Amino acid sequence: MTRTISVGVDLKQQLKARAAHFRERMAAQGTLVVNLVSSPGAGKTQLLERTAVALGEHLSLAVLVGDLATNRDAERLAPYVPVRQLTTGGACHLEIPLVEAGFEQLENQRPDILFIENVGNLVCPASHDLGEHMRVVLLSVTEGDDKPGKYPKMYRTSDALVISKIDLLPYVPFDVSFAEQDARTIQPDLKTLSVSAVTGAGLDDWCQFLMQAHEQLKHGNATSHCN
Ligand SMILES: Nc1nc2c(ncn2[C@@H]2O[C@H](COP(=O)(O)OP(=O)(O)O)[C@@H](O)[C@H]2O)c(=O)[nH]1
Ligand SMILES: [Mg+2]
Repeated sequence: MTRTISVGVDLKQQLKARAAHFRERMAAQGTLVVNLVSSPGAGKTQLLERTAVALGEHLSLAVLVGDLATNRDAERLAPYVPVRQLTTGGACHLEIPLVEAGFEQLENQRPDILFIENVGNLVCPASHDLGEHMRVVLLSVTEGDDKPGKYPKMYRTSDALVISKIDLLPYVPFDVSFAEQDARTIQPDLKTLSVSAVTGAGLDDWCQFLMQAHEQLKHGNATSHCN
């Protein structure tokens, strides 16, 4: 027998409201919140390591890093940037309560940029607003240039696409312009960048992009989040 119990509360709506409040609070204190999403292993943590070194000279940064289990990514990032690991205990995405709790534990409560490294997954994180100002999806060249069209919600809800591991382009069949076009068919306003966290190629443009987004936030023009 199935029984329906009405709790009289729209939990999804509550989470959305909390995310909106977090976004407003961060904007008011000048913190740009960037949600990094990708499949597992696309290079989110390594890009954050390089970003922390390159951008840390100009802006103060902090990272919340999500995984199903282990503190491994937080341990990798700790030498470069204040970081807290968010462990979901099996859930395939982060949600705003975990982000709020992690943020409270950071030593720097007013960074210029707060990065959230989401759990590696191109499906579930697309549906969860973490209070970010900008969602950035990484696509590594080893994953294939046909992926944007196969994961449309993730691309539709993202503001920028970073094609990662471009040092491997000579070894894999990956057409950068095809991938960019495929992604723009879904999200015409998507900003696209290419990086290698090994050689540092494209890192300057990535850092410029982040600094510009931070400037825009300070002047009240936060990039819209199209979740
Ligand atoms: N060749 C190459 N390997 C990379 C690059 N970025 C990350 N990797 C490697 O890809 C693997 C996954 O990277 P990681 O940062 O852990 O990915 P995440 O799961 O998205 O955080 C690691 O072995 C990295 O060393 C890159 O730009 N070029
Ligand atoms: Mg990682």
